[in-house]
Amino acid sequence: MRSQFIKSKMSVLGIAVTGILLALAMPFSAFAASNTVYNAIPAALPPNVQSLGYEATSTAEFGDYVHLGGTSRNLDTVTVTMSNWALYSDYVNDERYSADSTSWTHPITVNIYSNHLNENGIPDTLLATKTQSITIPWRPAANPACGGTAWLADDNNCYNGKAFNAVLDMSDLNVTLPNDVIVTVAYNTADYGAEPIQQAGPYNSLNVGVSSNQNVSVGTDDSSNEVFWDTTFPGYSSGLKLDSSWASSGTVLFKITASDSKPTSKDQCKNNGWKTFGAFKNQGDCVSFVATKEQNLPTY
Ligand SMILES: [Ca+2]
Repeated sequence: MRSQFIKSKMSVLGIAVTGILLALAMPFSAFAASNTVYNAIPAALPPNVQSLGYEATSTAEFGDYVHLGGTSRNLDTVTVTMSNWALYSDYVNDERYSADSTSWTHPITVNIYSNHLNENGIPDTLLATKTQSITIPWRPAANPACGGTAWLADDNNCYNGKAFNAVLDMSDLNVTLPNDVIVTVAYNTADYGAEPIQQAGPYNSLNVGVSSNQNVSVGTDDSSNEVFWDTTFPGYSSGLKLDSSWASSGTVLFKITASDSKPTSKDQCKNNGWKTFGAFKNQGDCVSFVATKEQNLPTY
């Protein structure tokens, strides 16, 4: 039953996307650069993605348990591919949104937990959290060619939602990630979330993308059949818990970037310490980086 509910809900809310993503070659781990350590988002943003609507599915929080790739672990950004179904024409008389016919904004929260679960199966170690105001493009108006409420995209297909990437800068948190993390997305809708808004709005038409073809180009999804979900939909009880039977939709579309750790003192370069940073060709290279306050970058 649960599985059927999800599948029917997904088919109602989502538009399947097709296409094969090519595995991206990891860039060389240049010391000062941010590296992708997990990537389940489409390489090129499609017109829309299959998605889960928070208001429609009584959702407060939704995410995935994943294993990071590469070796960089200083958290920089989390990008979430989302789908917006809200039209500007429906909010042209709403003073909160009427001033901008291009986009609207909403606070989106990304949480990163360790993989430790309490006795109720709920992640209990929050490693990083960030709430950021995200700019969300309005969904284009319906096109008569689509014969209903959908818009017509450049690929000549009709979609009810529009995909966009929400990028959260989490670098200021100075968090070092473990290899295994549970990453979730949370936001308020009229009736759900940490603080329900108790008023209709475009956030009721805002969804988080899920895969329809399981392409994770960096790192791995622990299970393409499982997600972590806090929903009070009939049959569920609140709390962020493992949920199964998601089959091909059980990979949440997010990407994580991280940097290598940096030496902060010359002593950290000595006794072969320079080798642990993975970016220097020798001890002098490392010492120079510290002595110049990160102006002399690694030379290879
Ligand atoms: Ca999964």
